[in-house]
Amino acid sequence: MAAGTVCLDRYEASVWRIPDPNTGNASLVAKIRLGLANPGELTRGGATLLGERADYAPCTDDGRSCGDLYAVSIPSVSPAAFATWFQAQQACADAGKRLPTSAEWQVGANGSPDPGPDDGTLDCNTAARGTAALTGERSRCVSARGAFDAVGNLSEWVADWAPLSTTCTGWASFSGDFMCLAGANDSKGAPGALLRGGSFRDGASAGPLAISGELDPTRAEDSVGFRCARPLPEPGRDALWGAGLTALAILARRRGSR
Ligand SMILES: [Ca+2]
Ligand SMILES: [Ca+2]
Repeated sequence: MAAGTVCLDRYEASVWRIPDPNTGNASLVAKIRLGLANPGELTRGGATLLGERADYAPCTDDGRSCGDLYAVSIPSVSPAAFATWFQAQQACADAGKRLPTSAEWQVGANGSPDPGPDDGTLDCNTAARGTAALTGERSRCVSARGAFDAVGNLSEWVADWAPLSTTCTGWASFSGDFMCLAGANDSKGAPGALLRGGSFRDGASAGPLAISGELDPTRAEDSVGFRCARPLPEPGRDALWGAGLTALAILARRRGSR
């Protein structure tokens, strides 16, 4: 979905391991990069859904050997948890995308319920269930621009780093969302990678303003995921996307004629 100058993923990322991404599944990877792959095609390509546990190896915590991992934005699948910031960055990059900046994430999340009650089925997943819901399952948890689960479900890595934080001062009277960017820890030898939105554990302190620098980018947590973004084509650049679709059709035809 469009959010200013970027296209922000509508759903929290699911991460798929794609066998033979440069050969037999090259056309599937091309579809992923165009945002057109669906679950049936992923399954037919032999893709495996990851991220319900820390199962990204051989992709390392610092993001090496991750070439077969692809972040995909689709509804009704398990969003990828347990990814370090580096693994999340690689899964976005392999899909032709990147992590959004905190400011880009903010534009996409704006207008989401904050968080309101959690009825366990339709509202933002912030308290009632205690585990991640499927992507987009909480149908009321949608932002003004159409992003699902920005508030709650999995807390989301964004691109920015800050000094590793230790203290949550909050937003005072401006918002009840958490704001944990104080008390820099300079003894740990790591920065803090920013998290946005809060998770299924955060109750009322989840929300579109929730922000934390308490986790270093090497951490893998059950309540932390991400979504990806890519630049929108500049005005008049639609022709490039047309060329991409044409290339995809040629690839598919070639594959079919083998
Ligand atoms: Ca989320
Ligand atoms: Ca809140």
